[in-house]
Amino acid sequence: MSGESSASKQPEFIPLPAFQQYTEEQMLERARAFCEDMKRRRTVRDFSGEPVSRAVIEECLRAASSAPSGANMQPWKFVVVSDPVLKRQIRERAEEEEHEFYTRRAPPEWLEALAPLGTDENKPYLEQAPYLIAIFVERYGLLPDGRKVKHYYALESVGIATGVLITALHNAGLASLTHTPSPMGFLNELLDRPENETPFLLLVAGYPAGGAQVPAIKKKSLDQVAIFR
Ligand code: IYR
Repeated sequence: MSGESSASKQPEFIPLPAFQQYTEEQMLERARAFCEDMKRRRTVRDFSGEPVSRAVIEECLRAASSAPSGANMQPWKFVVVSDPVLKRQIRERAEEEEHEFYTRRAPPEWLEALAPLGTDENKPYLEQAPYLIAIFVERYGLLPDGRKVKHYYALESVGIATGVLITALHNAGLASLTHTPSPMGFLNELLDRPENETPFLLLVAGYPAGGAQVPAIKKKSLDQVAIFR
C-alpha cells in the first residue's frame, strides 16, 4: 500500500470557526466574572445522593473532550459510573488501598501535608455521590488489527481535559472531587478497561450534601504564582 509508511498526509484547513472578539472592557468584565465564579469552586467530600441528569454529565464530557491534545490523539476515556453495585465495589477497593496508604505507605511528611484537608481512609462519597467518573489515559492507541498507535503528551492532554471537565461541572452547578486512590489499577479490573488504558483519576460528581463543610484553606496570591517579565 503506497503512502502508508511515511507521514505524508496533506493538512486540510478551514476558516477558524466562530471566533468571538470582545472589546477590552468586555474582556475584562468577562475575565473578572469568570474568575469570581471559579473562585467559588471548592473540592467537596460530602455529597448528597440527589440524582443528577445524565444529559448534564454528557454535556460536561463533551466540553472536556474538546480539550487540546498532543497530535490531536485525544488520549482520554471517561467511564461514568452510577450503578450502586459498581460504586460499592470501587469504594471497597479504594478504601483497601487508602488503608494501606494512611497506615503504611505514606511517608510522614505526606501525611503532614494532607493534615489541613482532614482526609482519611474512609471514602463514603464513593457510594453517596450520583456519579464517579473514572478518567483513563490511553498510553497508546490500538488499531482494530492490534497495531499500536503512539500517543504524544498523553498525561498532559488528559490533565488538560480533566481541568476542563472540573470547570464544566462547576459551571453546570455541580460539585466535584478529584480522588486518587493509589495504586488505581483495580479500576481497570472493575470497569473492564484494556491494558493500554491507565487510570488517571476518579472524579466524584454530584450536589454537595446540605451543610457540607470544606477545609479552611487558601489559594496562593497572583504574586506568588505569576511572573511577568
Ligand atoms: N489518596 C488519598 C490521599 C490524598 C492525597 C492527596 I496528594 C490529596 O490532595 C488528598 C488525599 C485520599 O484520597 O485520601
